[in-house]
Amino acid sequence: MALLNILRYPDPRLHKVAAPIAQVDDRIRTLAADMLETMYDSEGVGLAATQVDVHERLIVMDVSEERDQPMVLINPELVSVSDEKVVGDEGCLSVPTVYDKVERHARVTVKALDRAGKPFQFEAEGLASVCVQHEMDHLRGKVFVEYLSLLKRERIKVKMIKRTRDEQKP
Ligand code: K1U
Ligand code: ZN
Repeated sequence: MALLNILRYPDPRLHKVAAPIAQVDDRIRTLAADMLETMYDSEGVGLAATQVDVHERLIVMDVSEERDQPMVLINPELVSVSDEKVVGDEGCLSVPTVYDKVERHARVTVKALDRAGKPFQFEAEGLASVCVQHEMDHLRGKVFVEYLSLLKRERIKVKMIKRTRDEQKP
């Protein structure tokens, strides 16, 4: 397994639209395993392939307290969403140290393929619901800061560019 590099906002590659996965094979299973390792190492609850510069429809998640319930979602699709919405604080491994409020559907039903290529469907609420919506946004090239005002977004861009530059200093 390997730790993957997570793209940092405002990298333009975060805005690429991911393509459906035609075949669930060992390449995809290895990518999923590497993404899970990268997500756990970064203490995130989710990660989309877009964030590791792979533009294919693959998400990993683990919203369990014990961090022992990994989920792999290949070609995820929203089947239904609740009319009820919730507003909560979100962060993103591609926008470290930035947290802000985003409105999401309270509950969603998602269908996807698992690592064996077998279809499954589940209902999510709470953190799982927010996380899957956040990750599916990544697959369509959308970063959560795009829900914020232009002013906030510009400030975040400046902060991220400065942070990346400072980290690269010897
Ligand atoms: O996509 C990512 O960058 C991962 C991101 C997903 C996310 C889940 C839920 C709300 C917002 C964003 C994170 O893992 S954010 C960091 C995190 O570890 C966390 C966020 C909310 C609750 C608990 C943990
Ligand atoms: Zn994110």
